[in-house]
Amino acid sequence: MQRRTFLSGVVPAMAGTTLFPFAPTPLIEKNDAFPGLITREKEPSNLEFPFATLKGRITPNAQFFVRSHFPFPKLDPDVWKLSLTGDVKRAITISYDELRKMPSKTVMATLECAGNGRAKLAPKVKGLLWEQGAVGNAEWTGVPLSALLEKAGLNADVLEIILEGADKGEITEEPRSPGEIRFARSISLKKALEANVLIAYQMNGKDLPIAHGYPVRAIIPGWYGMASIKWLTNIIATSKPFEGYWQTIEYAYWKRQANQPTLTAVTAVEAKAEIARPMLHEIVPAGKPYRIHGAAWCGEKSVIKVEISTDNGLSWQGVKLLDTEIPNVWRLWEFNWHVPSKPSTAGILVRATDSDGHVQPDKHDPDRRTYMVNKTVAMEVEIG
Ligand SMILES: Nc1nc2c(c(=O)[nH]1)N[C@H]1C(S)=C(S)[C@@H](COP(=O)(O)O)O[C@H]1N2
Ligand SMILES: [Mo]
Repeated sequence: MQRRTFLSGVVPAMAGTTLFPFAPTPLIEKNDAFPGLITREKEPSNLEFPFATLKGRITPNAQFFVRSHFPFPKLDPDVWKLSLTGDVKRAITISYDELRKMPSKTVMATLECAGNGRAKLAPKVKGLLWEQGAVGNAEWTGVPLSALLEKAGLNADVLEIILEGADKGEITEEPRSPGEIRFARSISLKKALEANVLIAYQMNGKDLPIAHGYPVRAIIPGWYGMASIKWLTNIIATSKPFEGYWQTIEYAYWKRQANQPTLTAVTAVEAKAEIARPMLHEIVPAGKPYRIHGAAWCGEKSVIKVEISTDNGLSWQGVKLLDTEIPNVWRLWEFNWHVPSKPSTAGILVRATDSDGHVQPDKHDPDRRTYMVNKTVAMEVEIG
């Protein structure tokens, strides 16, 4: 009993002495605490960022979502080599040390998996059911791909650059792979020559974590994540369109040309705004102000505006875009909601508009299959 009284606050104060010899640990606000990544698949490792915990513009490395199709390859930077071959004047090989000695650049870029939001499709579809957190934003440091292409010298007929990772395996479920394959994608030559396309070795100022491609990965800002090849080992210049597994069977959609649906590789990110808080069925206090916040991104385009509806899509108004504009980077946004005083439920929606005037749709286009999911989704909350 004696002890309990002491702990509940009766601390003997002594004149002239400091009560605590060390600084008390700052309290972590419960709402801002990061509870860890969400497992979408154990092996290969697929982990989602709990989007409700979105705090700053930069996603810390340990909180960044992980998307992998095969087990992580363990690569030793002393042995690792990057080869650049194909339709080039001189094939080259670069060691990790050589790459790190080349002039480098740091680029901020938002990465979103093309399957982000898939859990919100009904009826339920195949594939990993990502909710809102297969997206993150980081600063990447590395060598512009264009500098390496210049070293090798491209032939005049080069159309695409294939990027290949060291991870490999066999897809044994339909649609099966032709035996063991690597993870590889191509980017157009035009994209490859963009100044911000990097062969990166650092993420937020630290060497890449294994999960994010150690020792070296590609960063293709403005395109869905599948193009940013991790554990990169081969760069191949080609004069023909690449039609590998990961851009025909997977990560491809039906694009209509002259009314003919043509299977086309997924590339640039579509406009999207997401709500971090409130969460689904969160209880928001009636009659009080509530700060609704989240992030918005539009791939290669700028975020022109983000609108919000707190009445299930009946009326819309603009939110406040925070931060400055950086190409291919999300912007955080906020909206001070005057919560109605009557207890009820509310459906909150947000929609982004890009600099080409594209607004997020309210339905998912089936031609997109299970990729590029950017339809608006109501976040239902309880006013209580
Ligand atoms: N080698 C390799 N690169 C890869 C993948 C992969 O499985 N293997 N997954 C891609 C996909 S689909 C996405 S969304 C991003 C995810 O990057 P992150 O795991 O660093 O978030 O990596 C891409 N690069
Ligand atoms: Mo992805």
